[in-house]
Amino acid sequence: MDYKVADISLADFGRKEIDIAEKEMPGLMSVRAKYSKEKPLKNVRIMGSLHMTIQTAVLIETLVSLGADVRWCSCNIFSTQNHAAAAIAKAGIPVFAWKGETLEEYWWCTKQAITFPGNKGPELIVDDGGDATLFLHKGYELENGSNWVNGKADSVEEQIIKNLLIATNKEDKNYFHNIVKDWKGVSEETTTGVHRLYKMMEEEALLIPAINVNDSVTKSKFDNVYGCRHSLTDGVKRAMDVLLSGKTTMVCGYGDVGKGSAEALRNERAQVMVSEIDPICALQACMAGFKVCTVEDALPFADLYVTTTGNKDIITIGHMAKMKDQAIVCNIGHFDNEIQMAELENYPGIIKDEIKGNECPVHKYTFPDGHSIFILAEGRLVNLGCATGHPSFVMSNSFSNQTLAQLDLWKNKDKYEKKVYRLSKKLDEEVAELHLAKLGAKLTKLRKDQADYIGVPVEGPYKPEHYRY
Ligand code: NAD
Ligand code: ARJ
Repeated sequence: MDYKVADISLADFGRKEIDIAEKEMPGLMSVRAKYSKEKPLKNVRIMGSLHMTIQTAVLIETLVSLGADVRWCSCNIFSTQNHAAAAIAKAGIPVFAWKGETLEEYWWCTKQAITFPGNKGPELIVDDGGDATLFLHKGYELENGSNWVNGKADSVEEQIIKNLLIATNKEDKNYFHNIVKDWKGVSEETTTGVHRLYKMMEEEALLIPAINVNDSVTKSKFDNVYGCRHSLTDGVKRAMDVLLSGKTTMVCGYGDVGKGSAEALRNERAQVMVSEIDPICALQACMAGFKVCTVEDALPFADLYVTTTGNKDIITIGHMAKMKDQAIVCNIGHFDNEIQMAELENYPGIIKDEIKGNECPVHKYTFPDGHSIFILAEGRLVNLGCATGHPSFVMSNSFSNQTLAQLDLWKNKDKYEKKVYRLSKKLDEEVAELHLAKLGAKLTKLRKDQADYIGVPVEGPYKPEHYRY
């Protein structure tokens, strides 16, 4: 029994939803069809740390049908759909994930997914947010004499990682060197994970080549925008069942996720305010008709706050102490540190009340002055903690890119340096094309004289100065 899931009897339900999802994921299924005869990933050990949802199940089975030997865990304690995990386990694919893991369980699951039979490590990793990549690097550095594990942890979670590294090192001084021996690359799903990778590259700390999947246009300009436009309000409604129409809302950050989130709220006929640090994004928000102001400005008015920055300490304890009674606070960025959750938990005299548990976490915090606020998904990404994340069609774009990135890493394993790469513009266009037919769209063919007139090649790929996204 090489798996751990909440309830294996949910497998049939999971399979039914996987079957539906496959029809909504034309790009991913055609990548599957294209390569499944040839099996270019035959026997390649792939570990994934990415939300264990129905859409991810279709990605996992695509990698398996390309020949890979896959192990999986989620990249968030609340994002697993138990029926999806059960279906994957029942299909004989080792998976370690359930909805509502403790942080200790989460890191245990990560270690189980990393460790292949015979104490072998992965040859490729699909990462989302960079936790698997971080774990392997920190473990490797520890065995090389790094003292990081003994330093003061910045958070409860960091201490849990440190404890697991120390315990692993006690058991086996060579565990991580052994595990990374055959590691050839990682493809990273999200903005926050990509930031971590570039930082490691600059510090010359990367052990392997990496592909930045997020910045394929068919990922960040679709998943991050249109995915959140669907799943943000899905999460808020499942959590609070509140009418958004007419409410005053604040979206912190107007990047890709912020743009989708602000539009989702506007589509509900809410009033939307936006906070930004970047003058161009701020001006974009103004032109889209949103009021740009600071969180402080919004405090007397806002009924709902959504953080989308990938940055830390966006909603501070000082803000929460001054919010309106019954204000709702949530985050759709990758990590929970956008909201000062630890400071909220430890606020003198605060009373915490659980409204709904792990299935759709909602907590009410009452301050000593009598006003209460609601926190959704304990400050973790609300669309996956309180709903089911983005729908299949948009994830088909992201996961087509993921699969192409895995193929590219494997093909170039002897060529790539320890750097962060991106997939080609041509592959990006191919991913888009794979999704057009399903929507009944028909492309206009560029004529040679027209191409000459605007100075681009007929067949592309265009040069970066001709990109228009
Ligand atoms: P992005 O870089 O496009 O946007 C972030 C924006 O936040 C930028 O415009 C930046 O200027 C702004 N910002 C930074 N600090 C700020 C501050 N202190 N106050 C106000 N604004 C600030 O990134 P993105 O692609 O939109 O991703 C944002 C986060 O969402 C990341 O953590 C990413 O990993 C995550 N993400 C989540 C999902 C999901 O399904 N929940 C999907 C995609 C991405
Ligand atoms: C799996 C999902 C889903 C979903 O691609 C999105 C992103 O960048 C991640 C940030 O952690 C979340 C991821 N995402 C959104 N919806 N992954 N299944 N249904």
